[in-house]
Amino acid sequence: MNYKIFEIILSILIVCILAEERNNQKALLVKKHLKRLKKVEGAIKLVGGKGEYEGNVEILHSGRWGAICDDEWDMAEAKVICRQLGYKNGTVKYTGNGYFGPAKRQFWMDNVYCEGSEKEITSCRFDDWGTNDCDITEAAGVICADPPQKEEKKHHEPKKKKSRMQKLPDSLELRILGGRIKQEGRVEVKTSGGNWEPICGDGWSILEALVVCRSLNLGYAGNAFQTDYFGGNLSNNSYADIKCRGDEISLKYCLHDVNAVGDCPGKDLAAVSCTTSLPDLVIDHIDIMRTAHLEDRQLFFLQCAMEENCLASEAYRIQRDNPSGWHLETRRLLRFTARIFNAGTADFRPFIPKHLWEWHMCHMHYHSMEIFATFDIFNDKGVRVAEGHKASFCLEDNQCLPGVEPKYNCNNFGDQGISTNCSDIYKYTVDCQWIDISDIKPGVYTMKVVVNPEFKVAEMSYENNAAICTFHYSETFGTVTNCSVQRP
Ligand SMILES: *[C@@H]1O[C@H](CO)[C@@H](O)[C@H](O)[C@H]1NC(C)=O
Ligand SMILES: *[C@@H]1O[C@H](CO)[C@@H](O)[C@H](O)[C@H]1NC(C)=O
Ligand SMILES: *[C@@H]1O[C@H](CO)[C@@H](O)[C@H](O)[C@H]1NC(C)=O
Ligand SMILES: *[C@@H]1O[C@H](CO)[C@@H](O)[C@H](O)[C@H]1NC(C)=O
Ligand SMILES: *[C@@H]1O[C@H](CO)[C@@H](O)[C@H](O)[C@H]1NC(C)=O
Ligand SMILES: [Ca+2]
Repeated sequence: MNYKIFEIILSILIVCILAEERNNQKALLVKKHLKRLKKVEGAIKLVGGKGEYEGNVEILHSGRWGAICDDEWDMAEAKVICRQLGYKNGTVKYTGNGYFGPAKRQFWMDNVYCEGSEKEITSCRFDDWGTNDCDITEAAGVICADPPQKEEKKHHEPKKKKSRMQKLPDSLELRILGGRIKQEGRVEVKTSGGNWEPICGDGWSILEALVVCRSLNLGYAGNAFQTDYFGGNLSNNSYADIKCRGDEISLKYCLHDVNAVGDCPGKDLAAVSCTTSLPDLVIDHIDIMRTAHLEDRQLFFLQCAMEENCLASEAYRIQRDNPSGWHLETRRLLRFTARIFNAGTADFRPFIPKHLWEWHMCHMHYHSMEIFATFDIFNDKGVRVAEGHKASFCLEDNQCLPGVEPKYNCNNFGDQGISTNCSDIYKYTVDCQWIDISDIKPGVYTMKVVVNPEFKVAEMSYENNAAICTFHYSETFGTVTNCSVQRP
């Protein structure tokens, strides 16, 4: 045998072995990292009950335990909690109003809303970590199993009254007052008794504030507050839990909870500040259709994406169950470009202040919004089948209309945002710019892409924040058609 050839083969072998060793090490690191995250972030426990099967729910975030508030807490959330704790089936009850005692810790979660099929409570929709309007009597809890036989059963149903939504009266009159300028203040309505009454702050959001500002001809809602800063005294006639879509021309087209009238546990009042200039993000649905395509990719090349939770949970199961060969398995990705244009009159700025931005090692940039966009696939029954991907990005001006100077740039801890008349573009080539559809069968689905999904940043309109499309998926081919721009 030619000695030269032997030498070449040997050196290739050595390079391969070294590469494999590095990969194994990298894989091990990723695995350790994920395991640590799993054990810490998002862990839950029940406290204050008679046994470990019941109690107020506490959740671990950023290394600290916190309580969950009972606003919008019901059976769906309780089921998710019990499932997460490993209770297969049996009794599940939800409790509110600090049934197992007042909250002992700060509230980490409020307005939690689950579909019921989520594997973890953190997969449900909730206000940002720590954002809440709750007092310590509002601790949410669950009962995940019947108490052991010997114990006497004396659990009551949750005390909180069931909500009953009803339209507000047609004759409703509206004013804002108590502010420093006429564009801000607490919101008051004239009740049937002829008195002006403030509104309870519980459940008050930017959507309701939008309607208030619009109907008073004060433009758009720059902020929705739950506060006593603007004075006013709640009474037992005060409306609570008002719910608007955001595009109503008057508050009288909104709903309110009849059973919550006069019941304001938060003690804060609904207030607004109105403004005439706001951003308005618009999702480019044409670009989604034009660029959507399938790609099969080995997990080996998706390790950064895995660290940023950009794959379905099945990918993590594969990694866990097949430590030696997981990186050779492939995932099928539906990739597409998301182009987001600011058609408003003010810059779109991140919700989280700069010093709290999170550095993302893998992608080497800061994320300034916890959830800036969501990508989902639903089946014909409206059930989400491809795990909702929650994307957080750096926000910047990638492309502007002629005559507009780009201002925001993610590099070097630069200011983030999207200027008026500029677009932030996440090309389909960007890591994580996809939906992991490996676990769905060929068929016809609905694809939904939403920006600013939680209405965390005020916009002129939310009617253009979602692209809703048809996704045709065959064994080997995927097309996205029929996209329309809608409200999320
Ligand atoms: C729990 O689930 C198992 C299997 O799904 C079923 O056989 C059993 O009847 C269930 N038990 C209760 C109490 O629902
Ligand atoms: C609220 O109640 C306090 C104390 O009773 C009173 O001084 C104040 O004037 C009231 N404010 C309004 C706006 O009614
Ligand atoms: C409303 O509150 C007043 C005093 O705060 C009380 O006298 C009255 O009975 C209450 N009305 C109802 C219907 O609870
Ligand atoms: C944005 O573009 C629109 C339409 O081209 C134009 O009317 C408006 O003045 C522009 N605004 C800014 C701030 O450039
Ligand atoms: C197109 O989308 C609309 C709603 O956005 C839907 O009702 C309709 O069925 C879709 N058409 C096709 C051919 O998928
Ligand atoms: Ca918008």
